[in-house]
Amino acid sequence: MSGEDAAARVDVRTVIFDTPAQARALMAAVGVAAGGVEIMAAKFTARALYVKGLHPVAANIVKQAALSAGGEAAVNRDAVSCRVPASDALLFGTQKQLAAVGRKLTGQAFGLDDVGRAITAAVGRWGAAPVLTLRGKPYQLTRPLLMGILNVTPDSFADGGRYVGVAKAVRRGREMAEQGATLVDVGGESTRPGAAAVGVEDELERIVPVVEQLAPDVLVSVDTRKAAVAQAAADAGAAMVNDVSAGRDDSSIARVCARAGLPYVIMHMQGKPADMQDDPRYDDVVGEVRSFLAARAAWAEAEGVKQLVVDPGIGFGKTLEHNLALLNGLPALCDLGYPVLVGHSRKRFIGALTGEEVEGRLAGSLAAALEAARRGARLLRVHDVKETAEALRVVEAIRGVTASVGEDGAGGVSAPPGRGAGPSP
Ligand code: HH2
Repeated sequence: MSGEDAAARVDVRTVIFDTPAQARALMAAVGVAAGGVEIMAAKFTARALYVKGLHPVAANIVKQAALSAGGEAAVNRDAVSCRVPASDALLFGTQKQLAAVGRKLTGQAFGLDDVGRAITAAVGRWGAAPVLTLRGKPYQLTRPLLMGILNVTPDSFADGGRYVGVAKAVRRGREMAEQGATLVDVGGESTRPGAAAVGVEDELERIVPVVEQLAPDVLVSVDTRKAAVAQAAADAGAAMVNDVSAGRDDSSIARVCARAGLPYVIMHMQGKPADMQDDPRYDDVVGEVRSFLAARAAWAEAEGVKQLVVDPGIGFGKTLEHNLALLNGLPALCDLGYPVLVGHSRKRFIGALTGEEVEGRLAGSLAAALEAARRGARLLRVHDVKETAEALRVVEAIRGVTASVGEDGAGGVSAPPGRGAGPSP
């Protein structure tokens, strides 16, 4: 069985934290005794693995394996005496130490074989940059690509009605590409809460002329739930298909992507746009979204899709708390092994935190973009391309990131020549 299969059966999640306080909070969730929390907080590393629901004997074996590899495993205080039916475990250690833990556990009983494989798969991906091939060109995603939003709709929540008319839309698409968008995401149907459905003919009429005109010089992604629209966009030169229904509205869309050799974005949504914000509920939003994406990815691959991108669907059947948990939990979605796309831009959760209406959500959107990028997002779907590119450029300069996006360096966010270097403080 592959690491991916094992990851689907057991629950091993990468977590990232900034401070020992966050490590302490996770150890409290595991049920570690207070004294143990203090001892183990000293072994804090920025990235760890959270393993859910181990048999207590397995938890004790995990603890031994971690300690013998030079790492640590925080387990429930009653795991040692087997007085709890199950214990979670928080594994600390370097990548090398945790890889050794994965190897030690593989082949062992009490469900540990699957856990060992899942640990090996997750740790093996830490620091790895997935590759996305767009129109034959591979993009090593060492930093996030920007996907500029171009809604050719009358009713989208942020830009509805602004780019109706082919010439206007094409001008805006080219502008976003110049500003640093590697892809321009053209959408002909709003999926905001309560939006009206759009028929195939209307959607084709809105999208196809724009894709045709942009595609010769800009990489275009098409935001649609319909196979016929995806097919027409592919014929018009689109480089990627972005489907917020993940193939549940029109399952033949995956075969369109497979035949055209296009990457396929699958997004999580609870409910339908008409009712998705009525009363969204989850027991474990990160776990449920991850399981959904794993299942839809397996389906799409069985349909012949060669490249997938996964997306937690910020704002699609989620409360503020769900959106924040998903953004915080992006490392666990990255464990799936596909590039992760985040579409946070100007959405309602930002308004809920800042009190701003749609037009005033730039600062909040930039903060979300930077944090999503830090937590592993590799495509950012944004309205404000110029500003997001500039914010990323500053963060990357501080961190000393010099790697380019495309193999030839194209499509990145390197400094624009001859601007911004004046004598300001
Ligand atoms: N969000 C929207 C539309 N498409 N696609 C992906 N993959 N991820 C998203 O989060 C996402 C998406 C909604 O935003 P927008 O296009 O700006 O508005 P509207 O749906 O009103 O057109």
